[in-house]
Amino acid sequence: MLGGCAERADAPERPNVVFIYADDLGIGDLSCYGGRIPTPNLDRLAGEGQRFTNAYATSSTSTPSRFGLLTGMYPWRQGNTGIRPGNSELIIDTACYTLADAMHDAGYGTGAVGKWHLGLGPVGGTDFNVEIRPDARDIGFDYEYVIPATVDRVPCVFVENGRVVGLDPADPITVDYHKKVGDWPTGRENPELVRMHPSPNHGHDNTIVNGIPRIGFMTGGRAALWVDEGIADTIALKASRFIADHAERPFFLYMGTNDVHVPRVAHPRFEGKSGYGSRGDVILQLDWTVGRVLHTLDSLGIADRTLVVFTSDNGPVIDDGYADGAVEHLGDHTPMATYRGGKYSLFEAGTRVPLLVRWPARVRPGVQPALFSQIDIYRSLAVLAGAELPEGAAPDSRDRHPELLGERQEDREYVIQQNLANALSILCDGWKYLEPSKGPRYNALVDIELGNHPAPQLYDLVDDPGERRNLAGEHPERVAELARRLEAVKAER
Ligand code: NG6
Ligand code: CA
Repeated sequence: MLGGCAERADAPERPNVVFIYADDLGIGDLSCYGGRIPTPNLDRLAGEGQRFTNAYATSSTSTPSRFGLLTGMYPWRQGNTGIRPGNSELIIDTACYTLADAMHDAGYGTGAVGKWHLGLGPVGGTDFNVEIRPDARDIGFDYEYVIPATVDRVPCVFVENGRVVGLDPADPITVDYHKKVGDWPTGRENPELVRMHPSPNHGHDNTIVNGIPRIGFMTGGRAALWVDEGIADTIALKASRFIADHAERPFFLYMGTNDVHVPRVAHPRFEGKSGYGSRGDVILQLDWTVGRVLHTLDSLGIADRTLVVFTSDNGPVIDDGYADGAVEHLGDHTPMATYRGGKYSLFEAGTRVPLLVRWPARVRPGVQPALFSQIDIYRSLAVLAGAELPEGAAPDSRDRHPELLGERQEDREYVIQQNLANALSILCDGWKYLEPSKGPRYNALVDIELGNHPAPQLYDLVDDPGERRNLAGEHPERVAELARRLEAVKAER
């Protein structure tokens, strides 16, 4: 019989990798992080692996965090990496050697399933009626089944290997983000046709699809439109199929959930089940999705040799533009935990996210307190996959696989965060410096402090993790030193 050590010695050196990116999930949203809504599958993942308490997304919105993750380059080094519309061009240069390229060239089968939000097609606007190129397949993925942008943005269709799924060529899709196209009703003109209303003054009042007004205008593609209640099922199914199809060889699955982004429309199985309104219901749905993936790995007998990484693209927001009852039903649930800000913010709740890592053959269960940034996932996974990177690849990423696997607990030298206004902060030795920013201090629509301030800010995160006392005036030398370090990183390329 094999004992624990023998099992470890036999462990495959190169794991399969399932990377799961949740959307807008907060550090306080999972029950294993103190959340009130039960998340048994994610708690299982945490209990069988490493649960990080000081892990950061690069940015407090989706597109830049995803860009940083797949390129290993800070998104603020490139111009078009802010929140993208649904007809955006692919913003990752096909010449860039991405994480998917690295895994592919190391012999992994590579797939992207679910939320994409990095654009598809050429500059000038995606044509959804032809084979869309360049797409995920041009930056290292063998397979793609994606939501082009977000579920609150048109077009409301899935794209599989460059083709809109279920498109009837006789009913072509037109998309425009500036002016109305076709004659489909919009939230602005036909509010009586809407089943989920936008929050006052928020937008989300363009073309109505499935009773939900979206951002952007579309017409056509009726047969291809997704059903909002079924999106989580589709993502779980496509992810599981990809895993099953690749069970015999190493694979890398990059999986983006729509949950818990708006519009929060849970399948009837979850609707009303959390007791915390629509946002709570889609947390249940997210947990179920992860449960399906874990079940697939178990049933194929490959859980032991599969590294599962679960994290979020940015922090939480309660009212993100639909009157969906999330604020009213929040109750005692605290998505931001004790941290200041939220999605869009330079304060901690904007980028400090849950991170869970499980690999039964190698990772021992535990809590990982090391300071960790998602920018390092690229090189850490590349090392574990035995990938050799060309000169210039992943310029900002560092190999931190010992931290990722919980084998070492060293802090990263520094972590840089970015907010919606492209202001940056640097966190180092427990001190956090926020560079001056002319952006708005507060977004009343989403009720979040954005961290922008015309003067420098300095917080002692050890004593004051809630960033309440700006100590910049008391420690000018520390402000100068951190500002200098931040400028040095900016100047690196
Ligand atoms: C904002 C949207 C918000 C969400 C966000 C992107 C409005 C008023 N707000 O502009 O609802 O879609 O963009 O979120 O339209 S992210 O997580 O994909 O970055
Ligand atoms: Ca997001």
